[in-house]
Amino acid sequence: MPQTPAIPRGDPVRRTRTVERTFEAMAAEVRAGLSGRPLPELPCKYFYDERGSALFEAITELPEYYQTRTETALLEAHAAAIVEALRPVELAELGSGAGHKIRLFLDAMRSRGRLESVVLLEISETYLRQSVDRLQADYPEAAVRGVVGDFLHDLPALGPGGGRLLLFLAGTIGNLHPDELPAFFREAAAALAPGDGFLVGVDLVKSPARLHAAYNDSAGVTAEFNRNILRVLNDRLDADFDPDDFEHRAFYDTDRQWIEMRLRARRPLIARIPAAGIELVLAAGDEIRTELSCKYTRESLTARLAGTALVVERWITDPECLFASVLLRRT
Ligand code: AVJ
Repeated sequence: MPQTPAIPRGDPVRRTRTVERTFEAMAAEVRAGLSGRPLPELPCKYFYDERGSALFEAITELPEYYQTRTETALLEAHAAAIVEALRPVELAELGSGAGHKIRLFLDAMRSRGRLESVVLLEISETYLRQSVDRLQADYPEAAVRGVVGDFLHDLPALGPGGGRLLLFLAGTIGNLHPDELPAFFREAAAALAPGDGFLVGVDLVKSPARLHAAYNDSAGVTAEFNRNILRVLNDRLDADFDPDDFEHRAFYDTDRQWIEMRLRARRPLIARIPAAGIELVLAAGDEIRTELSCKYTRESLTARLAGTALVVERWITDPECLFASVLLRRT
């Protein structure tokens, strides 16, 4: 059979304003975060350089870290039914789309003959380009495009919805502060047309011991992942952190229902980040907050949906109620 010649097309990847100025933007964010009171903090998106992404991959395979395998099983069981119910023609994902999970949806859409387009929103351009190229090769019938951006600011860059199913998997929504959820959900609703779906992976409130173990694994992978954020600052902002000066700490705050990750200085130290104009002075025991991972119940999540034009259509969970795949629908 003759090969169809490749149709030349423009660059399928687009940058948003927020990332066109990454270096300055990063320096400003780091400066603002580290001067935070009472606790200096760093934006958790900076965990994910190549090494950080590999460490996160390793975390997903740890015996203590139930989230990834639980969500995968939920989606393997329910993706086809979700596609059946919504009949989307476009799949959009917040995150790189590199994984097995997006393909469960693409395959279900394809087998219904309704896969027209795919759009990925992802912070790392390198990662995004790989994902776009791979998905385009494997789903040639679809128009695959990417947007380099972050999910807090750049949802409008997805363009208008309509026949869209938007995915936000892996419990990443837990990295937003609960107070940011209503505005985030409103932005997501604006990227959807009435009837469109928004599938969100949510880690659920559960026994503190189970949560503690998931973020304090016995192999020490999470500790390395946590310290990696300092290496990223060293690489990108020319900072002079010695990651070994810091101890990993992760604990569950039962009142606020979130896991907090911190790095604690083992000794008094001064870290310099010339690109951000920072000299960070720490005493032994001082801490930097590096991540929030918020846990929800059906009630606490639903409360954040009030006034957002999104309603819970299906709440899909495992028998132990560890994790939920929440299908929201735009009213
Ligand atoms: C990617 C946000 C889902 O909070 O569990 C894993 C990242 N941090 N171990 C999470 C993470 C520490 C993860 N999410």
